[in-house]
Amino acid sequence: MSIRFSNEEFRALKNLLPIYQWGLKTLMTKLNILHEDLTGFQKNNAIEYIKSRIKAPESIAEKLHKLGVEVTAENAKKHLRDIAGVRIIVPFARDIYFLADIIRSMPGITVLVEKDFISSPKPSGYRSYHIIMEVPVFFSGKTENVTVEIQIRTEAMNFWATLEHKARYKYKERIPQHLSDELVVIADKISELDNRMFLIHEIISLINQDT
Ligand code: 0O2
Repeated sequence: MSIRFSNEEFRALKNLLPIYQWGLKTLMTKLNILHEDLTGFQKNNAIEYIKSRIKAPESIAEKLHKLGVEVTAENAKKHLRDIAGVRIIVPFARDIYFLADIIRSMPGITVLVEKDFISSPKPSGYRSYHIIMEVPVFFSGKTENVTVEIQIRTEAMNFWATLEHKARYKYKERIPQHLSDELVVIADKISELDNRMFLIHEIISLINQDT
């Protein structure tokens, strides 16, 4: 059974979502400038690419239902911190912490919470670094703080998370034990692979310094 907003609440949500879009646009401007500076001037390829999305009303409704609260626009604003989301994909795990340091120091944003699922992966095997922040949006003579979640992860972590997300969706959150066990094993292997690739990268960098 899919959970939906009532017509009235859907209209209220439609009025709420543009503010999240504007928050996302404001933050994306800062992040795109950072990306261009890093790749163009600093010769530091710490960002592969950046994606952003607004959570679909259906997903908002399902998450509120899962949280056990009424499916209303007001509750979406109150309980969900990832209606506006940004995903930054980086080459190596080390770049995640490098970027988190830069993002934390960006003027005009307020970091609410940071979750390090790399040093402490979730029981599912999920690895990523989350920063939940408030971004001020100026419109019609007033300012509203918009909550945005940034997820920073490597390409390999993203590959894993995308597949696991599909499995969750397919099995309606009840992934069979043998599959979830396998996903945990693969997540560990992916982490090892990330580390080994980073070592090779470091060796190549050292050779380049000598030549
Ligand atoms: P979707 O469809 O990707 O948006 P919080 O409100 O932050 O305290 P929440 O929302 O459970 O509580 O936060 P958490 O655990 O930090 O997860 C937020 C998002 O991280 C999820 O949003 C996923 O995108 C991702 N995530 C967290 N755990 C997992 C996991 O085990 N597997 C995968 N594939 N992704 C995960 P949504 O709304 O669940 O999903």
